Amino acid sequence: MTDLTPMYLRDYQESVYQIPKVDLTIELDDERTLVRSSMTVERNTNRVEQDVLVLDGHDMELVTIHIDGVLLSTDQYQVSQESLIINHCPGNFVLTIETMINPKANTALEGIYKSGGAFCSQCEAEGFRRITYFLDRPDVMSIYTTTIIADKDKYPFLLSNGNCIERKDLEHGKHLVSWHDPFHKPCYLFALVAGDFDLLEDAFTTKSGRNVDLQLFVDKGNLFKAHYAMQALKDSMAWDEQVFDLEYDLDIYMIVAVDFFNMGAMENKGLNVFNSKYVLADERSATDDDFFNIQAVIGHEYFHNWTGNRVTCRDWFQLSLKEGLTVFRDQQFSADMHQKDVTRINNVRVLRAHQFAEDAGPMAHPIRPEKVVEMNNFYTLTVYEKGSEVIRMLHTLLGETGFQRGIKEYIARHDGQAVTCDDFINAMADANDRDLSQFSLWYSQVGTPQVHANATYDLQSKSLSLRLSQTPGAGQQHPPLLIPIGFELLNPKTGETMRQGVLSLSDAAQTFEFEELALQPVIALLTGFSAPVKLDFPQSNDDLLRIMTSANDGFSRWEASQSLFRQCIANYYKDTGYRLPDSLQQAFANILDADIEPAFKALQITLPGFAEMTEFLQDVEPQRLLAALEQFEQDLLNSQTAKLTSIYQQCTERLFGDSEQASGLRALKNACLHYLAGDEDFDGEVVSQFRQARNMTEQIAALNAAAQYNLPSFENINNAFAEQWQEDTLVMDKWFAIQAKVQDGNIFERLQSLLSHPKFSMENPNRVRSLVGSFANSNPKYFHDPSGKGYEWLATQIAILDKINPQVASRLITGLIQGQGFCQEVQSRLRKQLAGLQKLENISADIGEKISAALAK
Ligand code: B3K
Ligand code: ZN
Repeated sequence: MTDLTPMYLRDYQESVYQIPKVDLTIELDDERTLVRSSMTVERNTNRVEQDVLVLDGHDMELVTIHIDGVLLSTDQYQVSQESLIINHCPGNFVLTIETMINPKANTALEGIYKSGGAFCSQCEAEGFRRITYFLDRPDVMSIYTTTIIADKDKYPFLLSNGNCIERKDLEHGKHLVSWHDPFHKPCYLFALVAGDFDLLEDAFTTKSGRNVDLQLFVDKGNLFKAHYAMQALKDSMAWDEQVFDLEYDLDIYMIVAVDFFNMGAMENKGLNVFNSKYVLADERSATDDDFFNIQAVIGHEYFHNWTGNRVTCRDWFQLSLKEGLTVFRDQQFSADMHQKDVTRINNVRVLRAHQFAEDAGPMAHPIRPEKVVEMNNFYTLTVYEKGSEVIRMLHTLLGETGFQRGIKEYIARHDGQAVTCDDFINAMADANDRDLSQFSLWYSQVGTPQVHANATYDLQSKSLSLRLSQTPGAGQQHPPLLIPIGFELLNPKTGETMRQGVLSLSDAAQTFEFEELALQPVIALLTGFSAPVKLDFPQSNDDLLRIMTSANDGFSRWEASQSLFRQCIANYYKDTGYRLPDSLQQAFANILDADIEPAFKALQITLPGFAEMTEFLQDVEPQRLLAALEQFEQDLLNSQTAKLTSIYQQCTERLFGDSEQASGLRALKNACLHYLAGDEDFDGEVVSQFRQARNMTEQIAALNAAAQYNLPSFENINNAFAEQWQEDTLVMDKWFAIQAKVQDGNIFERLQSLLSHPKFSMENPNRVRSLVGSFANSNPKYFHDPSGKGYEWLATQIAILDKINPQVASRLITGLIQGQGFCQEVQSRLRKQLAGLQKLENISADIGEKISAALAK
């Protein structure tokens, strides 16, 4: 039976032992890598009674243990699956442990493993224990010196954290390189890379005038795709100096791109390891979204150097301390580098479509979880994205200056320490002389709160009274939260802004009065999406139209159009005979005609998707919702074919270069294409867009549209695409993702044959996410096939994958566990698959934890 015993935040205890210094010598070999770790161990002076040292360790062979140079005999320690227990330890000693590991057999991609020909490592959260026995917890911080030995021809580059202090050749064609990291760090930030790469070099001068060497390592032949990432790194460094007054601290910053990686990237001190997807890009092979994401992830990992590395987490329950804050920082960075409104709207779309569902599902947890079975299951949208929203609210409440004052205080107090979310809040509070105790409830509440609003205007007194109330989400109970509610009052006739600001809702219900308003204003509420809540504020179409055209706040303008669409889709859903009302046709036409930024217009005409609508409705019947979405889209197309076509053509004519402007035009063009391809007559245009495309944004959009509507040209251009890009790993990931989305009754045969495609491998997480993930997340029609075949197919793949890479398997299970928005039939079909998985032998704790949570509900 899988051990599903949880750890609780309330049980946290300081470590009895610390390891201030570690010297590692790692002799790399595919199957027999020898790791010698020599640690200075110190017992806490107030814990003299405690002479047993328990080290974490997983999946390795213990060779020898020495204490102060004396070999231990086997009766002096015990080794189990997960630990090494040494009895009768002295207070201070040098502990030397030799272990043997097998990187080649490591398909979980945690610890040291092989990606293609290179060795690389991933230690967060608990991967270091797969390298050597250690106190694998973030509040044990050490100074590392790392010596790597490997074959010189095969592995000319041997990298680790910090500065290089020695290099020399050894006999038998081997060489040795040593690194020393002068900063204390937890072992989760340790990294090692060995391989043969192409290297892009650059430099950055910090504001205090120090030179930092920048090195970007990529697979041979990919150097031409590394320039954008390098620029993004320099932009991140400059931005963090300008906005947060934070400067880089080592003399070298290295990034290595690898193809086998469980997530996006990892902020190891001085040596980031990246999924190649977030490094490599050139215009022909990468989309505008890829470029955006590369810059955001490069920024994110760089920003961790201060928020994560210099100040780190005391324990993993505090993960949002570094992740929520760093996501907020990367979102601000992206907003400054691109269009603010567009960036913000995209943040909100992710949150509402996916985090809200997580917060209502069986694995719902506060941004600071209180109970964890498998830590890797808690790198979630809640910890990251909702965590970032919590930081954003703080930013809203304190203002930019107050927020920066708080950050300065936080870093001054805690540099070099492993701390808690409370430490962060206290620093923010003290620096601003504010009581943030009510605010800090956001760290422990679960579920998406609802805010209800009700406004009455009194003509006599010319006053508006706005009543706001809050209710906890997901059937939870907690005292009222402090919720900042942005607002804008608009003149209904002229659209001018009469008032704007932020209200602090702190009671269960509160009334806010506005005096001296000559007219009854139109109210835009929750401007900028000022809090991660669901707003219940019914507004007339006229009000929404007013907001849509006149609000200062871009989020509100977009949200007004989304509200209109959501309402209309709900009507289609409830009544299959419902048809597009004239008012909506007109609203849609107005958006198309409006003189606004193309990127913004693209967002405004993009309809709420299946996931967003599932959040908005109850007991959803998937096929019925899909039919409603399809019919609505079709009716919009029929009503505005001419306008959509003409915008599509204008965009094409105005498109040139790779500027921000051009990317907006491409977004708009492809948003139009999405509608237009719904008419088979457009097939010819789709083919010409595909053939004439000079960049991936246009090419993939054409292929995607053809797959989406299964157009006559699909098979043809699909094959052409695969042929053109067969040698490009990242583009082939895109191709696999499209195969899983084809709207064709033969999808299951197609999926099955793709599993044995020569380029498919269950061991490569990007490939798996492209095929299996894309089917489960982006092909709702067949995933939710009434036969249950879609669920069964996913469950089958998860069972296979769980044996290879539990972390990736566990990410893919979301579609099976988050059924709460759907009708009973769907839920019981999902449960059937989960029950089947649960019965399998030796499932991982990763999927075990999620399955039992889902079945317990
Ligand atoms: N800190 C890493 C995530 C590690 C995930 C481990 N399962 C990347 C990031 O958030 O920057
Ligand atoms: Zn992060």
